[in-house]
Amino acid sequence: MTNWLPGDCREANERFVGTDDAEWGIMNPITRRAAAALVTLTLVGAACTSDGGSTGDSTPAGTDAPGETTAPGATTAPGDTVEVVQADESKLDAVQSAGVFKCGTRDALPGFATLDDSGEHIGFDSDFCRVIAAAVLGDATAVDMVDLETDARFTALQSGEVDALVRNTTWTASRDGNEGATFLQPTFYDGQGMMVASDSGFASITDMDNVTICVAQGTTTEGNAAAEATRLGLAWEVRPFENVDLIQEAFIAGQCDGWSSDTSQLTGLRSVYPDGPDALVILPEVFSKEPLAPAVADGDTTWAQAVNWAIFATIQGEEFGITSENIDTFATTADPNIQKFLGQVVEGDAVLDPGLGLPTDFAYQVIKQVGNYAEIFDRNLAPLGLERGVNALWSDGGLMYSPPYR
Ligand SMILES: N[C@@H](CCC(=O)N[C@@H](CS)C(=O)NCC(=O)O)C(=O)O
Repeated sequence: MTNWLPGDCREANERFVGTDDAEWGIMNPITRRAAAALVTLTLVGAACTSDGGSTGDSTPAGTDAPGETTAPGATTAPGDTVEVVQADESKLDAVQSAGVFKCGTRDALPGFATLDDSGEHIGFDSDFCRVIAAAVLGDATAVDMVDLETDARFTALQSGEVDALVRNTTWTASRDGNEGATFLQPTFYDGQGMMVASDSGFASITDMDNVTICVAQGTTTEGNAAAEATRLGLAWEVRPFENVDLIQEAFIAGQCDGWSSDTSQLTGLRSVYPDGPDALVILPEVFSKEPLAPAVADGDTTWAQAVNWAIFATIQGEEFGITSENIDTFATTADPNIQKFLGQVVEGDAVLDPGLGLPTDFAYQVIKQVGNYAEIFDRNLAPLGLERGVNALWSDGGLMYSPPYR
């Protein structure tokens, strides 16, 4: 047995599981049942607003967040406070029983989520869908990629059509509060920018007055553009379109002076522009904060924690220098922190089970099958010319930081 001396800095709730497995000490998933709990939820119009704010639309009957049930006989309207019962089965159990993870994503976001020639989803968001499947199911391919239009994201999450959303979605207070969504560790810290034709003569957004700015509807982009125009005292007509294809069509037809979105999106879209990337230029200003984060439906802490730790595994893996290529060389590591992280036997007879309901080798599966954060970034975003910037590890001066796995 492991002997811990008084004064060891081991958390009191750390739990180790004895195993006979010599090396990786892999344990079966622990099924965790969330206790039935009464939760009070204020329902505000959950429709597709730019920032999750109220549109005056009411939540359709029967569209409570998964795992939540409106008190019998209740009818809800925006602003009503209703009592909901959290179901005793977590989405974690449901996904593990189904053997497949339904990931809300997209097929038209270069760098983040597109289809390759064989119809496979590729991209940064697509890979984070696989990260979650690898952690929860031990199989990165056990994902059902569900393509969602921008303004269908939150309703798909609320209705249970998807188990989680990994779709270049900005975490904001209004979305946290109004959309029945719980946002998790951001995978990419972004900011909104402006793209214009190279021959437009605009060198800064401050040059742009009495112009039309085209944006995707149901995004944070819409509200940010209006706010920026007000802040700068400029007259911008902000024109929303249902999807990027329609924005591009309008831009090519000369109906848009500017095309505004998250800078990463603009970089990806510029790279596949029909007239070539040089026909477009991204102006220097970044005028919002867009932390792009996975989200799950409110009311299921067990599932939220499982998804969050799947994401953290990619960041911690990079910090440890563990890649999909070299991970098996760590089978003989003497570093107890890495042994715990990879679900190995620590000090001869135990593996760490932090009680997250994930297999104890989940981090191993994530990195082996999909890669660490740097590998996922380099595979999908570096080719577009995006640099790590604030998305570097904290130890390199960036914002990517995983809580310790112990
Ligand atoms: N991060 C922003 C914007 C995300 C977003 O959906 N951007 C548009 C801008 S190009 C988009 O992805 N549209 C793609 C589509 O679904 O066609 C948000 O969460 O609202």
